[in-house]
Amino acid sequence: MAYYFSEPSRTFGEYLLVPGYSSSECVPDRVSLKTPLVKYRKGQEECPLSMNIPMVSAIMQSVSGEKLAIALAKQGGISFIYGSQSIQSEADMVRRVKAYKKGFVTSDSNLPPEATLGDVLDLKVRTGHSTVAITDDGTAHGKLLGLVASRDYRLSRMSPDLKVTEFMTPLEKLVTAPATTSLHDCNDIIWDNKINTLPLLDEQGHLQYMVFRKDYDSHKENVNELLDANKSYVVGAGINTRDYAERVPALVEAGVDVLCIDSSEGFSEWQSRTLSWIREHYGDKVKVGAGNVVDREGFLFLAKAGADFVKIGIGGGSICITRETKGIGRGQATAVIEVAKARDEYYEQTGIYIPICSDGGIVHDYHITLALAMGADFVMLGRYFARFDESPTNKLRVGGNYVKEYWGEGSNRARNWQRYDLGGAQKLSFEEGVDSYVPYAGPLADGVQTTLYKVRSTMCNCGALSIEELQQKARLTVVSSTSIVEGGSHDVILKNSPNN
Ligand code: RVP
Repeated sequence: MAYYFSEPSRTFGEYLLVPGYSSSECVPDRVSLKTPLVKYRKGQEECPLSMNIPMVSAIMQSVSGEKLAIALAKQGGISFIYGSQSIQSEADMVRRVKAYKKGFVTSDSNLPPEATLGDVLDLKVRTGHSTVAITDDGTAHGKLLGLVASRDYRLSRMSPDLKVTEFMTPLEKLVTAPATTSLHDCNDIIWDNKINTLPLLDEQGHLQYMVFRKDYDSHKENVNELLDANKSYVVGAGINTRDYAERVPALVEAGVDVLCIDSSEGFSEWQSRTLSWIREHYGDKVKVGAGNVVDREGFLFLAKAGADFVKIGIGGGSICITRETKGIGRGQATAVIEVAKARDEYYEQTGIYIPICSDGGIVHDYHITLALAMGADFVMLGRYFARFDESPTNKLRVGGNYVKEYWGEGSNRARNWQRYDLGGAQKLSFEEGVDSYVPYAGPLADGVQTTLYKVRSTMCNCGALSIEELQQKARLTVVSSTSIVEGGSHDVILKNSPNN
């Protein structure tokens, strides 16, 4: 006879935290969000890889490219570069994150000399940047011919068909510097010449980087940034259970800090084979997470198979229709609670603490705090990060609002069949994800800082100055559907409602 779980499985929206005593010492600025990423002997050794904030970005084409990886590492978290691309291009992305030099920006707004003012305006909407490099081939590393900034054109007087060469500031009038110039010297040149942008060129005149005046202060602001021993940003990457024998060496060679097997359902022999292969070839040197699972058995299986962290969640992602198409999954809160219990028991028995990650289904910022309180060490987010400037997708105007594109790995657009692979045909036989828009939300740094301020505030309401303390002190209650209604604004006429 089939097994029936005695309790319904629940989502984050069905829980609230009941505040505890908070002393005057417990203020948001004193809260530490440092959290372990990979397994370690807790109490006996330092975790070999931890994060300064409990957030990682989803292993998705529409989320985790190199720009987002750099922006998130600056805030103290980690991106997992998507694996649904060729081994070469994934390794190149990792390599570029590792090679990224603070303050040195690879230009993302570039046009060839044949481009027009109309192209400049289109590009400005797409990238959000007003300085455009004009290079001979229109790429970020072509020969620099000039720069276009907002002050170079007047929309009221100039035709959109005007060629950029007619109004750009040409190379001979620009201040530039050799690519080898230090950031300190670049900033001096910017100040001495009263310019906003300094292009750095190699000996042949190819554009290498831009240094911007506006970034000058931000270098000092990133107090939480996550750096490796060589002062490069920490970055992760997704792998699959098919081509790991080629993909893992390429990513390791590119300098990746941590890997994660990307699968919609991780309680499988395919995952243990992948983990065994990595252990056989790299011992414990290569760190790798596995998942996704939603119960105790799934966790214990991956723990014993050698996972460095375990990811939880099936069917809760905002773009995910796995529950509708296949009828598998579990409410995210219940899954986290059960796996956290299994993790703690495993630690009691073995002395090894395996961090767990709640993946998908974070709708409100407070859901992050709930996931942490329930025992997660960190959360993985897709929709949340897709909204920011730094995600790799297009920013569009739809119905008068700015949006960004966001699509699931199981959608026809991504065709990440390896994520849903159960052996057999090498194709996506049916869709498990949708293609969508999410409201545009500006720069990642602003969004993450606001979110985490809320998390820290809630932790103070629970009297906790660290994630571990939150997990010990948190008191959670299931809420009725009517109290959920009571939690929003109700019985008032909202002033900014479109109906008024
Ligand atoms: P969310 O943050 O709610 O957007 O969820 C992101 C998560 O959804 C990913 O980390 C992944 O586990 C899952 N996902 C990604 N693609 C799909 C799909 O197409 N079904 N699901």
